[in-house]
Amino acid sequence: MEQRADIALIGLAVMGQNLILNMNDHGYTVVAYNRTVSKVDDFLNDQAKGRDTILGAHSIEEMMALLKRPRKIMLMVKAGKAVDDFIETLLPHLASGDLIIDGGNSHFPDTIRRTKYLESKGLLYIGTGVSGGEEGARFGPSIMPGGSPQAWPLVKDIFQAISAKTPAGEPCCDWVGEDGAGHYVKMTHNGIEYGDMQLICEAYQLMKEGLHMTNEQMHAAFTEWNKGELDSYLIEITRDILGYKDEQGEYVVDKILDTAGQKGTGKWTTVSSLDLGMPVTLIGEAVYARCVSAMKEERVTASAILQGPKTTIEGGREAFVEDIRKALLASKIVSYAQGFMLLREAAKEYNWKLNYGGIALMWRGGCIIRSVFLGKIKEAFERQPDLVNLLLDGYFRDVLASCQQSWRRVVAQAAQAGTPVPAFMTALAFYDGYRTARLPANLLQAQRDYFGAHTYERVDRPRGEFFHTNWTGRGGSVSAGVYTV
Ligand code: 2AM
Repeated sequence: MEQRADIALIGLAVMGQNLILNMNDHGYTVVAYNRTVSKVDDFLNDQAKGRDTILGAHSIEEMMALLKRPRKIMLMVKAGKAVDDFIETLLPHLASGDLIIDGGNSHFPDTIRRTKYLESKGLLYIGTGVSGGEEGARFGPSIMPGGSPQAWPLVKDIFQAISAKTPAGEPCCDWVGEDGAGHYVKMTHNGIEYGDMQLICEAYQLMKEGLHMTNEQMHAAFTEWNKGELDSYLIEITRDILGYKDEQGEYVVDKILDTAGQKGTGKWTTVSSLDLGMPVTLIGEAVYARCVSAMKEERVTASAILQGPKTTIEGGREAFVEDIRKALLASKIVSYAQGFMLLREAAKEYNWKLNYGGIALMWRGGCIIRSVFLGKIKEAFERQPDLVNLLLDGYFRDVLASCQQSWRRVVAQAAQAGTPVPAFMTALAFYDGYRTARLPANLLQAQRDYFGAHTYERVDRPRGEFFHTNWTGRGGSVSAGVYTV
């Protein structure tokens, strides 16, 4: 059999099929394979019909025989055991320098482990984020590859050809970093996506419940928002959702039960932020907000028992909608700043050299969080590659300053009216915490020292010197460094 395929793709669910078609559109010969082999012929006879450079394999042996060397095999299978199973199945057939790529939503520690495992066998591994859903996979996803650095030149052309492009024509795909870096960045992308969605939902709640706006009016507001700084895929689809009616001429959004689902990437981001000690509070609130929404029955019960205020939102509708827009923009800046703080800490922990401007560029197109805003983040990191925090960039600092009165009004009015806006609130609390030179942690340290002799550092002494006070006169002057109470 002739070795003529550029790449193999295993896993013919819709993402896999669409990636194959996308690669084929860009001139690559692809061999398709699937655990349930009948799906290979289904695909060849249906979506891939008439394309003689999409080949089908009915066994691993047949797939291998069709591949050019070094062989590149991409897995688009369910995250978890399916990936490990396929790796084991492929191993006996692979030769030194061959490459396995996992394009699923794998958890980054798995990708770290798998990269080490395959490299120990003289093979190459890539774990890559692919974002943009079915449409993205077909016509241009954001692709975030990490793994064995030697593998990047083998797939760079294919990946950059099939990826989304920015308005300036740059590919939304570049090398992210070693082992699990690609999947980590994809995970963070998904966390930020949770945050963006929650912020939009809070804006919707304020418009709907606070300002009593109709779907039509909200549709119009989102249409306007999408023309400015908030221009993004999520604002755009929200606009369309708010205007969408069913066959009965009724709004579909009003018929949808208010309980959110989740697949876990937001949770992973939050767990990782806790592991790394990074205050990624907005994504955390977004995850918890979904959990609160899922407690539907309890909420219905509680709504008849727990009292709220009688106040409603004050001020003119038009002015308050503009306040909400600014609150959303400011909160979004905080959320992305927190996301990049997390990436920076993860890079330290896992020894990745991340290019933050490059990551913003990868998210600029193709993926769910794509937006004009990400172009501004890329510019900030271009101006200052070692920027400590996005909030400190001149552009974002000024936007925050110009939004903050509106932001504070929205949070204050929401609190007065009893409308839950946890993401707006946590963003503002973080902003105020981050810009406060002296926080009350002096008292906290005193408390810890009081009950646990945990010691403290002093404002009038160099960092790294620890002191203990015998607060009660009973505990002695021995600190917890010596014994634990
Ligand atoms: P299937 O068609 O044989 O079910 C998305 O579910 C893709 O992952 C499908 O191609 C599916 O193959 C594959 N998949 C799911 N679980 C799998 C497993 N345990 N082993 C191999 N492939 C699996």
